[in-house]
Amino acid sequence: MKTTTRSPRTLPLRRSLVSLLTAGVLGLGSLSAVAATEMPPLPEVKGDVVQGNGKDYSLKFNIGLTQSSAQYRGLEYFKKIVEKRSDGHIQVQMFHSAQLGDDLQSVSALQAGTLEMTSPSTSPMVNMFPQFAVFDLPFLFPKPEVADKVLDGEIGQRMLKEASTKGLVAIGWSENGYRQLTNSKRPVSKPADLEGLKIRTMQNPIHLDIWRTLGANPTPMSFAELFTALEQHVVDGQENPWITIKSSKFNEVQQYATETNHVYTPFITLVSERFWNRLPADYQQLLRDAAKQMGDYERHVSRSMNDQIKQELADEGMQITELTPAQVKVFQDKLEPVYADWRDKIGGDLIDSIRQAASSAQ
Ligand code: KDG
Repeated sequence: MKTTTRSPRTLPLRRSLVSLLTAGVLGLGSLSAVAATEMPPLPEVKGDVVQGNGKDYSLKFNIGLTQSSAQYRGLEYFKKIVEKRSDGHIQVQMFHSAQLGDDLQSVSALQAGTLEMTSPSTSPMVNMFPQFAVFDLPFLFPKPEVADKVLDGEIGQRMLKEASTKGLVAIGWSENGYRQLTNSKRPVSKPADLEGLKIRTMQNPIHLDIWRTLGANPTPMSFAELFTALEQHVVDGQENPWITIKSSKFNEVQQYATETNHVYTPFITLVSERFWNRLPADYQQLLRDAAKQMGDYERHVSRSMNDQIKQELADEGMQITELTPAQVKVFQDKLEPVYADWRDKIGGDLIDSIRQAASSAQ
């Protein structure tokens, strides 16, 4: 086990004072921008202008993560592609930090036709689409390329078709990423260290099973409520990718982190069916193309920044525990029963086909 850290606790305070001073100059809106890490530049728009039917369309796209997230960066590229290739006939309004609602509220708004697009995690949606639960199985994807192979392959494309129902049209995948545990109590390097820790999870039965099986005390909660719950010690810990821990400033209320990589979470790109049916076919194809390019670029942003962000969190005082392969195996073995519990509900064939994809990609 290796621990990465630097003198704790003063840094976040001094940094936020500097940010506040700077924000005074730049204006409140750019507060998160001051702290943001250099994002890869937005790629050029590929593809010709699409004819359309001469009508104008306004598209509101709401996400749950902040302006400093890879998800928002992906959305900026989506806007650039759609507005350029529709010659301005489709205008994209971007909303972040659950401004128009959290994942489940956004999905309901799509079904009601009051919102046009969103990209929730698949985890909170397993009640609506049980097949998504396969993505919540621990240590399913040994590396991101395996996730790409599955999501961009037959399984992922079939799931998009299956999820194009109930007032929704599913048009693409992007990356939330590999999840890491953080907490405010103590370093964690083995399941026994989790005893008595209240861990917030997404609203998802497998994630509850995972942390219960490891010996923690899990509680489901919307992402929109998480920072306050950590700050007020309603919960002791949570788990999210490094880039989300940084962009949502969890490191300001969490001292300890463990690099568990215990689950890979995808985002699914959804359109309101009511809005979709109003679009001419070539604009529908434009949204599909843009969603694919957004997903590929967002994966690149998320992966190219992962290690850099982890290092910045350590530099800013977070005590990060990196597990040895033997220590990871202890967590994996302890979680094998979760596979047994969920095999029939999710479907053994789906799990086996993904595990095959994983082993053939080794
Ligand atoms: O809108 C943000 C969500 O997609 C959220 O699910 C992110 O990983 C997440 C979490 O922990 O809730």
